[in-house]
Amino acid sequence: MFSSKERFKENFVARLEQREDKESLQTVYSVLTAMVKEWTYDDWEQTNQQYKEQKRKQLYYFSIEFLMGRILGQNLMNLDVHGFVEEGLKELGFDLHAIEELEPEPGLGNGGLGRLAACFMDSLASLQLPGHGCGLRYKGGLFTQVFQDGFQTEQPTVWIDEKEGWGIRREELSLDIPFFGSIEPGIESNRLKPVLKDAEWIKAVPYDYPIVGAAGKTVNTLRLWQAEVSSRPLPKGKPRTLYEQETAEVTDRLYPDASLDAGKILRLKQQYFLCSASLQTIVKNRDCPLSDLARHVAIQINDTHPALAIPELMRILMDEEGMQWEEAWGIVNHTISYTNHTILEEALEKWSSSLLERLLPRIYMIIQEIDRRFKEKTQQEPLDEWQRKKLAIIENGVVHMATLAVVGSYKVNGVAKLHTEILKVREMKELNDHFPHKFHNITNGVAHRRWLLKANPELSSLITSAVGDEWIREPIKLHKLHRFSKDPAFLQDLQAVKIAKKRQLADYIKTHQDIIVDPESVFDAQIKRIHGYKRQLMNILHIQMLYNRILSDRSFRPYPRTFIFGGKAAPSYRYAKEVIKLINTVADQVNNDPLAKKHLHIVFIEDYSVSKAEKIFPASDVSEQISTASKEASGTGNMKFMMNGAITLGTFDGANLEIVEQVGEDNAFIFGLTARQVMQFEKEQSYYPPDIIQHEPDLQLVMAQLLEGSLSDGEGNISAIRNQLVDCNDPFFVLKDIQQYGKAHERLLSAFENSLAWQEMSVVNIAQSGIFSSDRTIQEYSDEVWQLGRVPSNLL
Ligand code: NBG
Repeated sequence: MFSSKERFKENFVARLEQREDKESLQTVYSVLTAMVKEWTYDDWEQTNQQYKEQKRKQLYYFSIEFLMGRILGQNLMNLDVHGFVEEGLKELGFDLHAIEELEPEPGLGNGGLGRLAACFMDSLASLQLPGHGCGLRYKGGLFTQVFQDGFQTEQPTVWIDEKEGWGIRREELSLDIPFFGSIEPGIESNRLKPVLKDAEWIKAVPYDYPIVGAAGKTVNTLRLWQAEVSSRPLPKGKPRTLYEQETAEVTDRLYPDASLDAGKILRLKQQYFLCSASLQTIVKNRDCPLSDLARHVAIQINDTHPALAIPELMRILMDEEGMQWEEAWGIVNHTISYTNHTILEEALEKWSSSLLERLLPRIYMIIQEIDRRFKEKTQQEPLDEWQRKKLAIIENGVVHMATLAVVGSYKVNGVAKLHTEILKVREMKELNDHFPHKFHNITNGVAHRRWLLKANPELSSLITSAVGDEWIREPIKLHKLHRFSKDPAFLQDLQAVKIAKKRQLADYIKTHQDIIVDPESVFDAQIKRIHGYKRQLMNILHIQMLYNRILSDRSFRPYPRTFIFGGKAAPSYRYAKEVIKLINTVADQVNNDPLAKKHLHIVFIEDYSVSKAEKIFPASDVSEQISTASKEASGTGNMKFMMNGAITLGTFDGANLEIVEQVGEDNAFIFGLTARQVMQFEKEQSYYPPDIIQHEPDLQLVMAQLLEGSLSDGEGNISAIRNQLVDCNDPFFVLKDIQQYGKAHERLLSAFENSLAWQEMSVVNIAQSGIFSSDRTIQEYSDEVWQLGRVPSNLL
């Protein structure tokens, strides 16, 4: 590693000299990546060595998604060399920023859940805790979103670049994972051992990625498994080409379409592949007697996708290691813990028993036995039929993965206070009654090193110049900024930083989307997956109402605003795709209307990703967090906005509540139904949207435009939206909340006009954001669930 800019330059130039195409930025990228890899690998080896020698408890975080974002810049940052590498390169005539942009972005995740896993990896290493990720090495990440006539189209992405990639193939650790076949009784060393016959085997090859902790020497491992053809014989009658094709599919892409059986099988294959390969390796490489496993290993399952870890660990302990059920169950039940990330019915995984049984016959037997024993346990409890149903793992030919996950884990957490409460009193009430000490809350957090330090160096320097740099290691120290909340000079500097970030984003928008936006206007952003409950629809309908009013009311000339959208719709989610088209249709009209464009601009950033998010959070004034109360488990974008000084415009949902708890209602704009009210309406089924529309002429107009006028696009492109709003009685309460939403916008706009007061709110938000660092979250997991010990870097 280098301690100075000069040494770095020397070494860099010497390496560049050996390359052929010295002038190209791609070569520079390649040389720099190779150097960073080398620096990292020494520390990586030492960290592993240290963990081994000290026999520390290790955490494995199982997740089907890891949305890491670009790695080069983050590693330079965490190695504490970003500053002099940037300067050194500049002196040599290269722009580090442009070099970083060349890195193919690994989009191995969908949204919040996958990005959370990435933030956790960063915090574990930065807190010097022995925690590693286990996931899949999809060939393609999430699709690339391309707009055609305003419609989302999806193009496959390939992120893997074998030459420059950060991963190391660990061929020697490969193993074969079986699927299908049938179970027959067998005997081994005088004990019964179920034998799997005629299985189809898939080879799992691990690729290890270094996770570099901040300013320390801790380098943990993210292990991603890749599916390859096994050398074992194929079951009779299976055509080789079909086998090869099916094997390639296993780690081809994230979340294959599961509407047909083939897709379901593929998802289950992925889940088992991840769990089995990781667990077999963990058990094999443990440095303790098997009976002590729970004291040496913690396994966190990120949502239910890796819930098969529970029966798989049972299988390994019993079938491979000869343990009895009770002892094995005791170990599983003290090793595995589960995080729930959603209460949305459609997102709670359920698999058909017959599919599971066919694909994983032994695993299914074990799930049946877990279910049978659990039913036996609850038999004495005075429960009605409905309550018994809610406790069933297998019910009516369906396996409920969340129930399996709760029963098999020693701790279950929700991801924000409200979400955990809803789990306990409603969604998982029966399970919580049965296991009263299992459920607890750990509110999400975000890696402030990526989302503030890296994404917003200008703001970071301003903070450091005011309160010193302690906040980088201890984000809670951002509190110290309160001293500056009334300091006009600081507030002006803060405003200058925001304007600079807005200019950068405006340039990006001009270059990439050919839209000119005014950096002096309010930047109001809603960036996240497109979903009914997140209510992008309410946002765009409200904009249309503003537009209508600008056209009809000559006295209505509001302060200029730029509405920014970003996010992808699942390819098979028709409603969400219609919302995208609708936003683009309104954008076209408004952006091209000579009168309206003085007041409103709408930009839909195409192909939203981590690196685009890094440009948007720092440049936003307003953070739209407008989900239907009770539906958003936590949200983490809300925290990233807050850290960058944006003010929340939101509902009392998910972690918004805790944000407001931190900043006070005066420093956020909250509106709309509460979770309690929403749940009451749902229970009574007493919400009837026409009652509302009837009394609101502006809403009537916008609904007419939407359903049969200018917005319906003449091509019948809003049928799913129509179905929700009209036929299904607006399940996400868009029309119920939209007027209050409009009022909150008005309050916000008048606040913005007093720029010092606005900056003051902004300071309070930044100062109170430390608690939402994932360092705090990870420390809580470690204290309450994993019990990890820190391995200080001076030992490394
Ligand atoms: C998402 C929730 C978010 C939450 C993230 C991370 C899933 C299944 N859930 O509200 O919708 O912030 O998880 O916990 O992706």
